[in-house]
Amino acid sequence: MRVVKEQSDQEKGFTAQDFTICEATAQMLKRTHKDGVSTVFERAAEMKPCPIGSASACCKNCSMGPCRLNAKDPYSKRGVCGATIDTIQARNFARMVAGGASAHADHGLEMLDIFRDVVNGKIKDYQIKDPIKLIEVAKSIDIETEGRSIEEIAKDLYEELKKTFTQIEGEIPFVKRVPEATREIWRKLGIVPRGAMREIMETMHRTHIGVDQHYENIALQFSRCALADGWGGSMVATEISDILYGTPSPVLANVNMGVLKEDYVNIIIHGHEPNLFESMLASVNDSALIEAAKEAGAKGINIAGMCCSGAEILSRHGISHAGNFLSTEYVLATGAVDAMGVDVQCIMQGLSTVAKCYNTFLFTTNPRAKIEGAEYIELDEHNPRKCTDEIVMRAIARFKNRNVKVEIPQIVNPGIHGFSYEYIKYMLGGTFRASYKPLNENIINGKIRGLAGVVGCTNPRVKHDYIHVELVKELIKNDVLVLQTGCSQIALAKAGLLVPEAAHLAGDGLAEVCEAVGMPPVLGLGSCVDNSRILIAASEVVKTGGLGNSLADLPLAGAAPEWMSEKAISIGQYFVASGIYTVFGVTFPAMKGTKFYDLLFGGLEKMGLGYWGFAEDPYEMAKLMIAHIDKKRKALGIDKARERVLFDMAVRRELEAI
Ligand code: SF4
Ligand code: MSK
Repeated sequence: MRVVKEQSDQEKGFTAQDFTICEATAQMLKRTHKDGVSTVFERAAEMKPCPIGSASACCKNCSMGPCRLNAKDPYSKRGVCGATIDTIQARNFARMVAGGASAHADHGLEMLDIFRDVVNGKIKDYQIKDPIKLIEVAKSIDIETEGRSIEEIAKDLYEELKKTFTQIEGEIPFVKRVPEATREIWRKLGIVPRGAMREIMETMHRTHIGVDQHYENIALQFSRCALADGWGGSMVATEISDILYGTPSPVLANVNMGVLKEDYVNIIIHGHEPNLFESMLASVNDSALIEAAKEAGAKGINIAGMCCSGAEILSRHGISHAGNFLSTEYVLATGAVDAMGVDVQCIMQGLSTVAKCYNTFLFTTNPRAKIEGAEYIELDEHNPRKCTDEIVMRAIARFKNRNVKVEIPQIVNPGIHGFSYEYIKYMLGGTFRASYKPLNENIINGKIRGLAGVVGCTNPRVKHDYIHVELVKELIKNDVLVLQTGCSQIALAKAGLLVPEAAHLAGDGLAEVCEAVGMPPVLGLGSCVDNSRILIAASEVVKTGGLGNSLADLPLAGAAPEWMSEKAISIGQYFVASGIYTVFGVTFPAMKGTKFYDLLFGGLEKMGLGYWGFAEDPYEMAKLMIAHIDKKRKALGIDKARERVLFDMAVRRELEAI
């Protein structure tokens, strides 16, 4: 059954615009529909989600089940082993956290492996590009840097950061960056992560049948596991990537499918680890390969990113980005993509079918992620060009023999990306006085009402990009400065909000700060692992002073309005465990009216952590986040300044003069 209908045929089904506000994706959805090609929106419309599964009211942890509890009356039934709804939900949630944390930890460890081999000279294609960042990261975890060579510091850094993953007892190294008051809460609760491998292993053990059967105890462990992601695996991935490939600073770049060029060989890189893309950049700039492309009749080679590989390279090098997660199948329908290279995470298996239909090469490159029907060319970081040169040559061959009609949606959205934690410091304080002080001052005086991290995936169960865009517009309208990563950042870039001119959509206070600094009201920080940049920035705000002692004191809220992956749950939980109120949309894997739900949505806050929120509607979501920000402002005693800013222009002018 095909479900997308022509617009004139609305009553019989959905139009492409029902699925997405991304015009390019809608255009390509019409094409795949016409061509009879299966894609994600149509599969989602055909596959209704299981209501018991959505409520997390089923368990398949042993073969006495699977057990399905009653989603309408959750305490009316128990599993065969006697497990209650709270145990089942907590275990399911814990396993989602473990899955997400393992993805980020494995990514971080992979980066660390590469770093080690760069330092010991076994990898020659990558170098330490940012030695200043190396020194800063080393200092932040008490490694001696004075009078020592970069190589000596790097070796110590490797040994120390390895503990993030392998340590059995103690605290992971980046816990040193956590504000003292937050760290003390963690210690009191016994949730300071020891090492990611241990936390993930223990989470899996404790959620096995017949082990941990108290939802509160399980919640403490999955908090510890999630913290091993945010302050562990993800943070190592971000910091090592910056050291090796450069710390991002603002760069103007184009986003959307119009970045493809009909008369060029087009290559897309999609996934998460930046190594493949970094080596692809070397290959596409190789004069011999450019010459080969020209001999094949192309004007040159054009490379673009998608998803988080794309977000990393966009931030570091200003390389164009063709779209977020839900656009990855549709970009192939342009017929203009000569090769797509992928590594790990968020790569839909459906890509291989779509690639075949449009005669595009789809190459998997990582031994951890192969796809039936896709060709595998291994990326060995010790000799990465062997893989990336071959992908380019195969793409050139496909260009020469293109036999598919090319249809590229002519939409391109320029925007500024690459706001690292470090750059925000320089931007606000200037090169010689780099500091978060101006940010804190503007929060205290109320020009900036608060901060929001809006991040995460896109999900075909809701209208693609719509909730991201409407939520962020609503937040900035209310003077909330928005920090973004991942697919959410790309949604807002496509909506044209990552430019300083978008300040006119912001409230008066935020607009004024944006205009003074020349920054957009929405700051793009990079990929999913770069949510760690939000944690570091928030910690710096606490350390700078005037806004409380712990992360939980800050007028700050997080959101993943269109989340879909286990990684998103792990991210959400590490935000919450760090003290940050976090709102998710689409659906939530816990049922209202259960003790476990109450723990997530309130009980954790009473322990000194953050708490979860849920709303499907973007305006409702914004309301929840703003209410939380105002609650924190009140607790800090800075709500009065804000009232004056809002209601008394004369006083506001006075405040500005201070
Ligand atoms: Fe059912 Fe218990 Fe087995 Fe889960 S662990 S499937 S609730 S018997
Ligand atoms: S890619 S985890 S869909 S943000 Fe990082 Fe996007 Fe979510 Fe994947």
